[in-house]
Amino acid sequence: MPAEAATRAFLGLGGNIGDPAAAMAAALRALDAHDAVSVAAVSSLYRTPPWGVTDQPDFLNAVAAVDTALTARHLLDLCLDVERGLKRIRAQRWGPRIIDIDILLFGNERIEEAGLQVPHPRMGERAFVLAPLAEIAPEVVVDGQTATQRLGGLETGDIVRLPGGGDWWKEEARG
Ligand code: A4P
Ligand code: MG
Repeated sequence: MPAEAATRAFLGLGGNIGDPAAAMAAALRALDAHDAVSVAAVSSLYRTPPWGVTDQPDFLNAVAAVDTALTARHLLDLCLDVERGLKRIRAQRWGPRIIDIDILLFGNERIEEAGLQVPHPRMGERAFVLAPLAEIAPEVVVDGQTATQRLGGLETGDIVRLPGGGDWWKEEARG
């Protein structure tokens, strides 16, 4: 993929049922396998308390930087396809697995369409997004502040960065 045709996008990944790390790893490998998408950086995995509906298991969350020649809409469609594929396969074989992939940022684009809002609404208030984002892109701007600055204003005491770094999604790292 020619670099000049690519847009740097940030994806938020999360799950809290089944084996979310395996589902997120499979999702990232599927995205990276696409001709027009290249995974450039992946954060560590973070164990995070549930936000919103709190009566549910802890989540695993991560953020990935991808370079893509796709439009934001096509990247979203691809992410939704990947989600559906993982859910369908896992529902048949191993029981329910849940994964969510959100487009957090897509270059500097601001998009307000039916079914696609970028930057992702509420990402600036969510430590489970900002902690992994700040790890791989501390200077990226979210609502007028860097990810690091935004994260500094939030309660992060319950968020645990898991050891092992950013290679957890690669086949060889999982044995
Ligand atoms: N959509 C619009 N904009 C976007 C975008 N930028 N990226 C639409 C992705 N999708 C976007 O539905 C997602 C729909 O939103 C898509 O069909 C797309 O057209 P969904 O993922 O089924 O909805 P959801 O995820 O249940 O709702 P929502 O409001 O997106 O929830 P969030 O914000 O994803 O929150 N706590 C922790 N600790 N960690 C988590 O990851 N996640 C959630 C879900 C709640 N609490 C959490 C976590
Ligand atoms: Mg979502």
